[in-house]
Amino acid sequence: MNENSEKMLRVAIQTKGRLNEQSVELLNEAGVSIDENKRKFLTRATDFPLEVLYLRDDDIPQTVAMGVADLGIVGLNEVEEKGYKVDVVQKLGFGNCRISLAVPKDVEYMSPDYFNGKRIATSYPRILERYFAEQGVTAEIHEIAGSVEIAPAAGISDAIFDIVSSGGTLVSNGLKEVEKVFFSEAVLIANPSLSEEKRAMLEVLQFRFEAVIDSRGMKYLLMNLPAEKVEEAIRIVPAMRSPTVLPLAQEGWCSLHSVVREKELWDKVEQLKKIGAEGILVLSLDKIIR
Ligand code: PRT
Ligand code: ZN
Repeated sequence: MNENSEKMLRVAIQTKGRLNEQSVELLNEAGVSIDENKRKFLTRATDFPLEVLYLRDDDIPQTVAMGVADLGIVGLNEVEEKGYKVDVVQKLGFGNCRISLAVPKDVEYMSPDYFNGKRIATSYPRILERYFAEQGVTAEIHEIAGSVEIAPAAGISDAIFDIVSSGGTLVSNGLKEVEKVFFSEAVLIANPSLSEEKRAMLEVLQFRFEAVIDSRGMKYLLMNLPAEKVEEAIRIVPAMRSPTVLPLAQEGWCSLHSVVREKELWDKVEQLKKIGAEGILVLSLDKIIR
């Protein structure tokens, strides 16, 4: 591998798998273009001093801790399990999941005491060990690499400790989730001893990521409103500082612009209609620069 250059940030991301696509998309939206069709093990971005190193997610924390890569995009679960010394600099808002204890669905489960003397299959033995120590539970932890969910039916274990997202995999294997132990999402990690030059580049990248992440799930809203209702409308859609209000050619009316969370959109629209808003437009937002 080429030596890690001082002039360029090297970011390790997952080669393929659940985090690859969204990692590339985040970089692209932050103005760091990588041509996935022409990608090599190490690929230079076209418009930012950055190169991407493609790895298995398991190898990303160590690669960053050693300084072979300066930064990495990886699940917090991997960072926590591996325990290498890296800085978690930013939560990235995708790859959300939890690591949970699950038991066969017919088990009458009351509390973590249930696990005393039981065999638990997992790919996350360190996180589980720590949890059991906190709970004062003594159990047999069996580390297995993949398909943890079939271990109880195969007679290999009494329970599992595995990643859960929708819960569908547990249900289809006759299991039920009984303890949610660790919550994870994709995070940006950094080598703790980056040079000043690289730290400055990281700040630019972090600022751009923040703008991209902030704009997700937000909508731009504009409407016509009787001028005397402006105060009420501001209480409904306060925006970042306050909404923009422009006069309309027709006396007594104005145009009000604001941003809202997509989740709250319909609720806000209904409240605005009640106070007389008309011609409401909802637009998608590209970036929010705070
Ligand atoms: O090849 P490589 O080693 O790079 O990839 P991998 O196979 O080890 O990891 P991958 O691509 O499966 O996951 C990468 C990261 O995505 C994980 O480390 C988590 O941080 C995150 N993530 C988010 C998930 C899930 N959601 C997820 N649902 N990782 C795995 N799963 C699996 C889980 O193991 C279980 O088998 O999906 C199944 C459960 O899903 P539900 O929706 O049925 O509950
Ligand atoms: Zn992996």
